[in-house]
Amino acid sequence: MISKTLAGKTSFVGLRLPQTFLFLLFLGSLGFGALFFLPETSRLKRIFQHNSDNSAVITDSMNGQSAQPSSPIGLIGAARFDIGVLRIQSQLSSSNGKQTNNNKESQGTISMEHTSEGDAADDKVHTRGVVVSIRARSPVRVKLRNCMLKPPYGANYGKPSDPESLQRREKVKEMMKFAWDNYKRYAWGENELRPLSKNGNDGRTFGGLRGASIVDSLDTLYIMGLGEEYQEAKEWVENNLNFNVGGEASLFEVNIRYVGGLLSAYYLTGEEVFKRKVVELGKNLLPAFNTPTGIPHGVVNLAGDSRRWSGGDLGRSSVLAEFGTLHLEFVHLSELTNDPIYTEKVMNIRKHLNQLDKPRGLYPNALNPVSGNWEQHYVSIGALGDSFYEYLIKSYLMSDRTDEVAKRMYYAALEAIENNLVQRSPGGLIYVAEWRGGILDHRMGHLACFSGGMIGIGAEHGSPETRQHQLDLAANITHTCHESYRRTPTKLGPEVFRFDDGAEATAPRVNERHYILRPEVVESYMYMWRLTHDPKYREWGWEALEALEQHCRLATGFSGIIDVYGHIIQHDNLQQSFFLAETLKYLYLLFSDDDLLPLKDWVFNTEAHPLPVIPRNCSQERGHRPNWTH
Ligand code: DMJ
Repeated sequence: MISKTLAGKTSFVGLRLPQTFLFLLFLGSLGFGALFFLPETSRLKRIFQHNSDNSAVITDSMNGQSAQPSSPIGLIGAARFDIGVLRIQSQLSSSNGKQTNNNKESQGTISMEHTSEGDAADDKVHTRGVVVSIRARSPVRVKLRNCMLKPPYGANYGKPSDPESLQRREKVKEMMKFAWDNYKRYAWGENELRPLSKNGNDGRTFGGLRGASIVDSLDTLYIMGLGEEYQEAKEWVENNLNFNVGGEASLFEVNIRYVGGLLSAYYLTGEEVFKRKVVELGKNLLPAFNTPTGIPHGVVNLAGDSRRWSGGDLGRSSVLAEFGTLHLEFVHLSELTNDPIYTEKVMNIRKHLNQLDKPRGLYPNALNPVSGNWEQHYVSIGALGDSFYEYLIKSYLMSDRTDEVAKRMYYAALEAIENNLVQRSPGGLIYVAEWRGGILDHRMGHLACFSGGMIGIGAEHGSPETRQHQLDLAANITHTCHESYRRTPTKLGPEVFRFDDGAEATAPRVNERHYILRPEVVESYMYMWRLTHDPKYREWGWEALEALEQHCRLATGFSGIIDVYGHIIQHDNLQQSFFLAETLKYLYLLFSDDDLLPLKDWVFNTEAHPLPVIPRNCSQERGHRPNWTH
């Protein structure tokens, strides 16, 4: 049974910004299908045609052509999708094929199937697992030669070579299907599944938007090869996702889950419906920026109005982790629309923060969007601060390492964090404390555990002298977060763990002992695995998975639990959408080979939605690469 208190608490803490949002939670899932392709925009194509294996495509397409870009190709035929083998065939035709040399009216069939076998037929090209057969040449490929990314799947969908990892990965996939099936059965179209009451929640965070779990799950279903489920999800988006809702939504939550989820789905699949939807949604978010400083309000009315968030103890403030977690998605909105307005909005935030005085170099969590000044001096790398730091380093990486301002801000912020917040416990555990106007609070939230992965991915891009030190720091924080799990009887970690009054990575306070299916700890395991290949990270991930199965799996879906130290398990009745978007995706990637969504080509937004790195040549070619300096 879930108590009222618990239900209330769960809603309240379901996010990294607990005081700010009383809403939350959705869940979802979607089924998968396959893909692609040949969208009319160039963005997509570069994702599938990139690496050196692919050069045959480029050469082939160049032969006999004048390299004049043609008009966009439109998808006019049907896409066929076989689940299991992931096969797609799309009938394509040029909507306006210009003739150059021996170019014919561009028309033909492109078929792609996942395979690891070679085939040297003239009209086929193998791109590390994807066979592209081209019956008629498409001039678009020429246009895209400098705008290519590696395909997301690598050689074989990231299939691990060792049988144990493969088996574990299959288990994660089974969990995803189970979570999805139950969402579908009891809460279809709602934001999240409530597995005990067998219904859905309304997700007030989203201002009336529905289907949060569906949008959040699209890419997870897709990369796992759950084709039928992906198709269901896509159809729901196509027919039911409606932005004309008029309620008050969290700009942050809508951005990371809906904008991020739709962008990823588009970049992975090439389905135009996702682009259409995300562009429509992006426009609806712009009124939030109508403030004297351009620092957005936390809440936006999707029907066109915005106002300051007036609830909670932050009063009129805008929250660092909210307005600082827009950059990746908004830059991609500009990429997709060719409209610089989205990039301008987030660059303005960046500029404002860069020029503000910062206490000891730290970024406080709350800012007044009217005066543009800090409202208090609380600093946290967990709740209310977290993903701001994450988006600095990821902005740099997503810009193909050209966004030097983001890079400088990230490393300066990390230095301030190290100098002021990073601590060693009496028992030798490294943790990141919180800071309240100069006084340390020796606590670390589960949310802050993402920082192991973040510091890890940043390590190799800093100065060579700090590289090993930062990698060690990342490993130490990840170790501490693992300890917060290991020291509980359930082997799941609490919402907050402390290092005071004799506590060492434990949660003495009853109201801090819940676990709501959060991803941050397994997220850091995944990054640290990719960076070090130390097998302990896979073992730790497996421990977490077994604990999830044992304590959070019900007959009707997954649920968070109220007390990770309890011997009798009580459930919170919520399958959070981020469980499908993040927790299960990171576990799946942990047991996959590294070439499934390789980190040099893809950057995960804070809700684990992969966004492609924007190659520097690509944007220059299009003439509107953002100017990162200011
Ligand atoms: C997710 O929505 C995102 O990871 C966000 O950045 C923080 N909160 C949840 C997961 O805990």
